[in-house]
Amino acid sequence: MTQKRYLVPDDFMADPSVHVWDGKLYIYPSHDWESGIPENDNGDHFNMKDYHVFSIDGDPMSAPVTDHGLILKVEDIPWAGRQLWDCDVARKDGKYYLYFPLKDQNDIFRMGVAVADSPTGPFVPQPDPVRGMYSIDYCVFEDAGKHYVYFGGLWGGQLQRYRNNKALEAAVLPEGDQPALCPKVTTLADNMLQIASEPADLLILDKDGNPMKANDPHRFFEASWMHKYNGKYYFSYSTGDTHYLCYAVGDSPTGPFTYRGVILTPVVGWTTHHSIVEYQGRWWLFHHDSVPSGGRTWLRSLKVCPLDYDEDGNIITIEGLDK
Ligand code: FUB
Repeated sequence: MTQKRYLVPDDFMADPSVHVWDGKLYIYPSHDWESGIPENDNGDHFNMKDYHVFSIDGDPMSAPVTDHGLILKVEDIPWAGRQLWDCDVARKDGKYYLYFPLKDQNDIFRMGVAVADSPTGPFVPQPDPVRGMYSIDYCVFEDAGKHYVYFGGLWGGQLQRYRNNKALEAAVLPEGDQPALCPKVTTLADNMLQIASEPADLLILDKDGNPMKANDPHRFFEASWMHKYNGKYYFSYSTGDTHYLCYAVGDSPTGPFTYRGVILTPVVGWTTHHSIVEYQGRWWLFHHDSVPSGGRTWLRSLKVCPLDYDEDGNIITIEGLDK
């Protein structure tokens, strides 16, 4: 059984993006709250309006968690409509760049960027969304001096409304044994404020070497994360309506990736979302569940637990229902 710890017991936080900077862990979560919007498949009940940042200096299972307060809110973003979903932060040349999905005034998810001089903000949003970006759950990963952005989410995340980076007249979600929709990958420009390349499909192959099918319970849904372990690239993600956190392994940050297994079995709640980081000589899984809110899917709580690999580099599956 894997021991876990709730990190912010007096508030609802989800979708943790975690980075180690200058010897500390920085956690950038979504900030859930009770807005009274009924639950639906479009995710309207995830009606978040701001972000906080937290840090931990020491053992993630026991060290104090510092809340550095509000770092960005919807009212400060000139093009805002609604719903600040899962964000991520990157550092370059002493500046910090927060990438966030937010619906514009036409209810279309766009990627915004806000910039700060410190990992704890305050973050100042750019006046316009990033050109050529869409959908949700941006994960920024630095490798050999390049910053890659992984993204995409089905259903309320709107990925099914696009093909080849163009908006469709009507959404099309593959079904049955058609190939599943792929997550997308692109790179950031030197100034970190625009993308440098057209988003491309991040191919995930099943164990037989075929592109994952839409009816595979382990197909990509949302919540991209990337980490590197023993020279290999580990792309991890949520399977959404089948409620797993899964991973696929590749030899390059742009793939192709081959499906390897389940990281976390379903938790209490509908969504599952995470990040994986190495800190103080151990690997850690940060994620969320809805146990403290009594299963209310839109009120989620942050958790951490150790993550282990076997001698072949496979991640040892963690039970989502373990306390
Ligand atoms: O928190 C809102 C959305 O729920 C996230 O963007 C998804 O990954 C899911 O966790």
